[in-house]
Amino acid sequence: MDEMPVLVDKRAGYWAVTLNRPQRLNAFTGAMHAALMRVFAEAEDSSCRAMLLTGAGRGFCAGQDFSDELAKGDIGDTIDRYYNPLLRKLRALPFPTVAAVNGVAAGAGANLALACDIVLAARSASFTQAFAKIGLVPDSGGTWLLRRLAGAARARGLLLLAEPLPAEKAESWGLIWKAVDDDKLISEADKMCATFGRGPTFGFAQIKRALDAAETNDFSAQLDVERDLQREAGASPDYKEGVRAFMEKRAPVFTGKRS
Ligand code: T3D
Repeated sequence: MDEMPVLVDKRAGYWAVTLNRPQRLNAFTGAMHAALMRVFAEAEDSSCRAMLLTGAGRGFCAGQDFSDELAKGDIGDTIDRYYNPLLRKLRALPFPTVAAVNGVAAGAGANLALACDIVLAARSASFTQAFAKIGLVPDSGGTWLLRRLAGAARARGLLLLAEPLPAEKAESWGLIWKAVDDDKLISEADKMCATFGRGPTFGFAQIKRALDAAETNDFSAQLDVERDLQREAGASPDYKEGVRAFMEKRAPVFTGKRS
């Protein structure tokens, strides 16, 4: 039995969240789903201003654990009750999320990583849309994410062939932000999250909302979305502080708050 399928370290400005079933490459069980969902919900309602998501041991996440009860029932029901709410919650978090992909990310594990705002991956890590190998359809946003991140030809290849995509190729194809040396992964992710944790959090959330809206808007409609979000960002104390700090030639001190 997993005592702590997810570990949370609440640091200054950001939370470091570790999937913690290393003996199964951090594959998803019902307990891990529940724990991760609790962490996301708690972070959303707290002063958390960025989140680092990584895996314990040599893997990031191997998708659904085939030996868990969740894999034995109606898969549509499992997706409805566990995967979809989790992915929706992750995408809607009002602060930057950074995946530090420390090893293999397969199936829903790959898409969990790719759904984060920034993906850093160890050079030895890989991303596998494993679903087609076992007769399944990519879930957890895989068809949506890959089509947009990789383009039509590469999405089809990745999803139908289900071959591992090494981190450096994932970077050169634009699926992830950066492949980094294995021994630098966590320090680089920590540094990025610490910077985000001192940043204008409300402004970051508005940028995320703008990009989400851009997925379906035409150019003209998106201009209006930008105006509305900008109006709110422009009324925030962080905007005032950003300008004041610029004029005074000093580093800004952001609160992250909306008002
Ligand atoms: O309910 C539903 O099913 C719906 C949801 C679906 C979402 C999905 O994610 S479907 C896709 C599920 N995931 C996969 O198909 C990936 C399965 N795993 C693998 O193909 C390989 O393990 C990897 C390519 C990820 C890594 O290979 P390798 O050689 O580095 O490691 P390994 O030896 O295969 O795995 C290490 C251990 O983890 C091993 O256990 P053992 O033999 O040491 O006792 C292996 O069985 C276990 N493990 C890895 N993945 C899973 C798993 N155990 C259960 N479920 C897994 N998904």
